[in-house]
Amino acid sequence: MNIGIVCYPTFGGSGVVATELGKALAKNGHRVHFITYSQPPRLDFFNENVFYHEVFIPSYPLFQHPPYELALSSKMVEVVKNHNLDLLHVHYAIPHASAAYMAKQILKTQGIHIPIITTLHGTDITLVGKDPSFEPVVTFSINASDGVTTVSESLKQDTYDQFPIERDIEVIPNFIDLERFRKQKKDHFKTAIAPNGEKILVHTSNFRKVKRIEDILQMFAILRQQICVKLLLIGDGPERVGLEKLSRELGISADVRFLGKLDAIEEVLSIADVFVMPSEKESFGLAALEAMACEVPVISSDAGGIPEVNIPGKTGFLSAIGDYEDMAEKAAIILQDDQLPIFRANALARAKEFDITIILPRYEFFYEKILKQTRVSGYEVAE
Ligand code: GMT
Repeated sequence: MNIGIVCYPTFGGSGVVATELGKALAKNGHRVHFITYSQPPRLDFFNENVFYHEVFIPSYPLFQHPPYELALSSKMVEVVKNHNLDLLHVHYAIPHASAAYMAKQILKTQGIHIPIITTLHGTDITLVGKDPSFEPVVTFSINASDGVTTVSESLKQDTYDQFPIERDIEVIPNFIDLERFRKQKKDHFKTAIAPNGEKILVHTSNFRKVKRIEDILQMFAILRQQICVKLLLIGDGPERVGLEKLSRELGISADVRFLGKLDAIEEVLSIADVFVMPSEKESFGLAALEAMACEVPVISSDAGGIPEVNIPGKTGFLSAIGDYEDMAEKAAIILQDDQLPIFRANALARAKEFDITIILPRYEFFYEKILKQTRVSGYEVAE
């Protein structure tokens, strides 16, 4: 198949899922065309089946807000036409699903019919999408897509609960490349971070409010009174300055390191003992799955789709959102010497259920199904 993938070129979340999916599809012989405003971080290699098309947004003094969505639709039209795409798969509804709808309508006037598949990832539904500034467009573009997937059962339910959606939604969970995400021997790094054998807690995110990283600091302050621990925070974002301040106020800054954005997350996960994800909303929790693949148990909130990944008492524990005292208590259980190896093994076993080789065929099957349906219906679905 000739597949167009539209996504944000981000270090985590939907951008990573879209990029890894495209790479796996290309490895399986499909020709994959990425359309986005800059090169996705994990697309830094040559593969004869991978193509990258940058969306150029011209500036003009009149534009206080350059119309990215229009430039994106135009680029989709160009790529679909010039590269004979079979379908467009857009990740994150805003503004990708509505931009794809516009491209589809333009192409229709030229006798070209392109099916649109939209994958909803999380905050496009649970946070940003339901804001009245976007809701009508998000609702319309979900209903007008030829196929829609969500990354968890929880996100599917949220979509039905929060939007007037009348169509089927397929759940295809996120996946992991176990060849990349595996525990590596990084003893020198471990010794540098934890010279006295301290246990290491890790968190990665884009440091937005919804991640509730302040709960990690509060939990760490409690845990630190019982166990020798270090905390590594990977990523960057709007909350970072405030969090650095909080760690100084809590008197824990000597044991907390803000590592900034890192590409080789698996190297840090390789020395971790517990991964912490106290999010207020989380449709799936890909970062937790990456940790589990590196044999790191997870202390998390019970938000959204996290319970579909992290199994309490086996791969880690779930706590109520904001209950950092409970998180500290549960982390102490995992960190016991006789418990940690059991949790580690369970985490890896669970991660294997999300192996990309298991999930990729589900996308391929879904693509085939939508292509067949749109052929049969004469493209009436999104008219
Ligand atoms: O919030 C993020 O980390 C980014 C966001 C996105 O859509 O880019 O992530 C969402 O998609 C990920 C990939 O499907 C999921 O693993 C995350 O759980 C989800 N984040 C939220 O729902 C807050």
